[in-house]
Amino acid sequence: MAANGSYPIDRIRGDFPILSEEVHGKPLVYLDNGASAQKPSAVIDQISKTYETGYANVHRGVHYMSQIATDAMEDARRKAQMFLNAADEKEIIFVRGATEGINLVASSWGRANLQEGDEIILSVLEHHSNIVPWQIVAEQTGAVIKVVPIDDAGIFLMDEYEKLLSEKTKMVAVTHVSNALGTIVPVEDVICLAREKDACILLDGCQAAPHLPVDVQALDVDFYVFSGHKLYGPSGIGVLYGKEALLDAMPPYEGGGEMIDRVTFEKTTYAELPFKFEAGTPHISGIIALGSAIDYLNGIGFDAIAEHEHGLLEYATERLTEMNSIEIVGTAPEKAAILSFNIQDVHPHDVGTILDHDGIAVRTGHHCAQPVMDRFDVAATVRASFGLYNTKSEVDALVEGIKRVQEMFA
Ligand code: 7TS
Repeated sequence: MAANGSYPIDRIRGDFPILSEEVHGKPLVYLDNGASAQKPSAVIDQISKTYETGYANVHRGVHYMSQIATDAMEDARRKAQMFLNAADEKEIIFVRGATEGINLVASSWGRANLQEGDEIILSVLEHHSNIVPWQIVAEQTGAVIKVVPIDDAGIFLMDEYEKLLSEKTKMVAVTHVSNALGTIVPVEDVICLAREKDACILLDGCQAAPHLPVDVQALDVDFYVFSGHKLYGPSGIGVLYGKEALLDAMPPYEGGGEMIDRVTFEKTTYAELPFKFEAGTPHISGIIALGSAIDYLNGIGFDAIAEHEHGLLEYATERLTEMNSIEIVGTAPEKAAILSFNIQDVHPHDVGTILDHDGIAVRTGHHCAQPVMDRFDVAATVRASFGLYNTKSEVDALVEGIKRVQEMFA
């Protein structure tokens, strides 16, 4: 149980059917939420309900079913708008996930705004999804990438960031929370300093949106992305938030149906926001069910979720710190829901395989954050990542599993 005794953990666990599954004859202990979270019945049922009672293609038909599906999709857009506290629903672009959101900005904003010698600032903490799209656009435009280092605890070095900022900085694209270490980046300060140089700011909110309240207006951030599947929603759907004026000025990312105003072979004009960036038939059922995931999170409340997960992270950190021969990778004081570690002389993949035999799902590898691994001079880590349904007894199961690994390799 959480430190917060009133947290309705039993009811919450009951909302997730998969949590009563067994793996290798043991109860599933799902600690891979950073990769993808499990889905509550509210989300699963909404997917069936859409196909059973309210499905057709959207924004095209005058017929009843098309209207129902379109209304449900646009309702989900308003939910996403409220979730991020965006000023207008036009600023919510549905994308396949954070990866597509970042590629959209790098490609569309980047090609329109970057020139030779312009600088893009990233940090060592970035997931590959927030590195490679910028490398591609840097190659196309002649822009240069600068990287903010981290210290031995995994803390984003604000002083070094300040030194990198200059009149040449056109984009600062950093993660809100590190997927490999859990470090929460002080994004308010990052944004404040970038503003002084008139640089644009993109935050990768993949690992933040499921754990912390996000307010894009209070942050005054230009672009914010997250993936639905890490937010207890479906895979294949995510959100790109962008300030209206910026999105308006950006050229389309993909061309096709839905995103046009009028097409002739001589000239095509584009649809208004948000449709300009939503070419083709969208992931209709996924968008609607993402709305249900947002409702579900709001029903529990971020204060309660954050307190519960913080309690788990503290407890797990304490328990692993007490153990012999465990190195925790990433010890920043401000962390969210992620505990990366290594067991001395045991390969992380062996740890993951043995834990799996106990029904414990953790991630092992470089977590698509190889620069972080390089910084700590490790090839990989074991990563336990917590969600709103995890419990202290699951942390205990992890600790017992680690002890078994140590016994086997002793
Ligand atoms: N950014 C961050 C910070 C992430 O953690 C991830 C996925 C992505 C971007 C890409 O998200 P996608 O939904 O578009 O794939 N992170 C992980 C992870 O940590 N383990 O598996 C996927």
